[in-house]
Amino acid sequence: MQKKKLVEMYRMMLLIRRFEERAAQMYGMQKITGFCHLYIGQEAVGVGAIAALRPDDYFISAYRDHGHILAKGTDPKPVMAELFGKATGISKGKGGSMHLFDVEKGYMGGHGIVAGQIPLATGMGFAIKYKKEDKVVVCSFGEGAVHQGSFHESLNLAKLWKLPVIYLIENNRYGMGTPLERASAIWDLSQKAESYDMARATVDGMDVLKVYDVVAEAADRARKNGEPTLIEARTYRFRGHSMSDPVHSHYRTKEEVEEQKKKDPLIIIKDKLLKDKVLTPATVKELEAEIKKIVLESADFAENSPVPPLEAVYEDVYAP
Ligand SMILES: Cc1ncc(C[n+]2csc(CCOP(=O)(O)OP(=O)(O)O)c2C)c(N)n1
Repeated sequence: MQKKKLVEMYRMMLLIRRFEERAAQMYGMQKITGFCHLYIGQEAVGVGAIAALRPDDYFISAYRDHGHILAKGTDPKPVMAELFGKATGISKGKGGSMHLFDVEKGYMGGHGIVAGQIPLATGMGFAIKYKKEDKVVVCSFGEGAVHQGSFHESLNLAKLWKLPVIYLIENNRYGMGTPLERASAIWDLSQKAESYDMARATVDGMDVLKVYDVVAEAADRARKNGEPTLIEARTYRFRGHSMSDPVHSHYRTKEEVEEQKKKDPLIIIKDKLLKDKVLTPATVKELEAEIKKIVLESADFAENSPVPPLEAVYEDVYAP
């Protein structure tokens, strides 16, 4: 892989990490309110997957979406402004953290209903095929979503109709406070693809390069043969389910979280790139400084933006 691409992946993971650390601070200061689910710990999944796509491919996901929209190339300023509920936000301040959208960049949301995005992705795959476009869709969701009926209906139709969709399970091991082993009859989640005779893969979701490889292969299969794939990326979230629950809750121990932090995806890629001399300590420092500036500017932009005017309530609605 080209040096530039490797650095860009590291840079994006760093941006997402620092952006969300800032968002958490802003939440603590009550500048951001409502729902807010951090992606910290899972960055390698979204960044690796999106790096393996073309800019005009689609990505759609759930409410843990800040990292996905940034990785798709959206300017951090309107993303932070959306978290603040401001008029300059990417969804005009009406969506908030869970409902980020950037159609121009191919980021199709930000969905608050668990598994709600899965049939939408299947429909997008159908539209691509119907219009004979050379595109693929990646649909990300948590392991908690695989037990919803729409997941199974979607996989069945995607295989039957040969739709270019990659279903990407971001298995962070907990659906809110429920561990996978208390919710699922099976541990190996990509096994579910077998029911639909679909290609499948399991990948270490803490390693951005491994995620890249597996998604690149699936994208190739989708483009060439219209074959869907189910991928399980094994990852971990370092923070609570959302800003409203503490990091070390009753459902997991402090020791478990600390153990997982030893596999921090940001450190894994940084160490590898330093070892391979793709990065130097000096460039790491420069990138940190650049990202810090971008994140601070995005928070300033959000803070100094106006709230949506009252009349905006009547805009972008189906019924007048
Ligand atoms: C249909 C539906 N049921 C329940 C909820 C409440 N809820 C919000 S997040 C969540 C857990 C989902 O876990 P998972 O899909 O593994 O995603 P993660 O939060 O781990 O990223 C639940 C049950 C919801 N939003 N939608």
